[in-house]
Amino acid sequence: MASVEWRGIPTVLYPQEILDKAFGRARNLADLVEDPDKYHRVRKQMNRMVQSASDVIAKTLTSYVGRWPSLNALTEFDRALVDAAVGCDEYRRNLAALQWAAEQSHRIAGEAQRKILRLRDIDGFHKARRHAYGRLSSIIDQISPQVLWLGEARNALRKLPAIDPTEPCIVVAGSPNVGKSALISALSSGEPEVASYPFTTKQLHLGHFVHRRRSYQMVDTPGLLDRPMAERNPIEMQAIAALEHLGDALVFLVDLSQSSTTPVSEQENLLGEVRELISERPIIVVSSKSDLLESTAGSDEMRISAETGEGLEELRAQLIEIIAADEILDPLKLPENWPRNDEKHGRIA
Ligand SMILES: Nc1nc2c(ncn2[C@@H]2O[C@H](COP(=O)(O)OP(=O)(O)OP(=O)(O)O)[C@@H](O)[C@H]2O)c(=O)[nH]1
Ligand SMILES: [Mg+2]
Repeated sequence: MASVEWRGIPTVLYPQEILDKAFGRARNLADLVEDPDKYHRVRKQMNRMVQSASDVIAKTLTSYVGRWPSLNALTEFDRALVDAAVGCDEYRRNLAALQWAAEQSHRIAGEAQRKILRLRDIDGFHKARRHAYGRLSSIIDQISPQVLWLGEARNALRKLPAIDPTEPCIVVAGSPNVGKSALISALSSGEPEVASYPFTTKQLHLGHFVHRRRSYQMVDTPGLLDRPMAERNPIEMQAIAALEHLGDALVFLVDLSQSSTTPVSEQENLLGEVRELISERPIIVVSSKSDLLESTAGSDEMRISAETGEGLEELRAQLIEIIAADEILDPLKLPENWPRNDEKHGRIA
């Protein structure tokens, strides 16, 4: 599973644009038909118009269905994001409606062509073509709300963070204003990307650094893991639960400096809650803004400063060590207690 390229989701045309594209292309193709005999020419033209209009409609619609990520293939975290951003049920339902319309469009073309085959007059050919166009238009009309929904959903989905589940990921949590985003910027090679969580107006930062060819992703959690869980709605809890599966490690920042906007006791309560929620992953508690701290404050924890760079390389090294993504397993080493052939023969391995 590679990361979902939310930004790659194609533009969705307006319903009228889909029809204009289909009928425009059909007209151009009809103009190319050459036959000196008017009867045969018109018959071929009408056939071709119906066929290509229906093809363009069906192809346009199925290309949307095909290029939108399949929910079943998404990670739990990505699915939680989609659910919060636009709703998974609606997402499925609306894409299914497009699939249905594409099939209807093929059916309409088939029926019209069979009719044209039976007809024997030029006027009838024209009528059959007009009738088919009317039916195609009405199919597009019928799915117009779904098409418009997808156009808007695309705009919401494009802003979601794209996290690659095959690479390590570090989640950075802590109360508001403790320096989460600053830490990600300081550890990142290059500028962090800015994306959004659908539950908050705050922008999250997505940075990465490379170590032994692995890309370590870092994502912060503004609006997610920064206030008491009792204040959460179910959809936020779903995203928080999904964080458990996303992160290989969690860095919890506490701000013990004067510039802190959340009392230390509240930050500690939050840490307790996060520990309960993220029980399966290692949590590193780090004291931030060390440049603003008295020398003794926060001496229990690792201290870092995004400002001066103090402690950053130590933190990076610790993250790499606990994630152990680059641990090379000896492919020739057998698991313990593995029955070995040569033991059967009483030889010492
Ligand atoms: N002196 C000093 N200031 C820092 C440090 N890290 C962050 N700050 C400042 O603290 C403030 C908050 O930093 P952010 O990185 O935005 O904090 P955050 O946790 O991402 O905040 P939210 O996203 O609002 O929850 C900013 O004004 C930073 O400049 C640091 O190491 N030293
Ligand atoms: Mg931030």
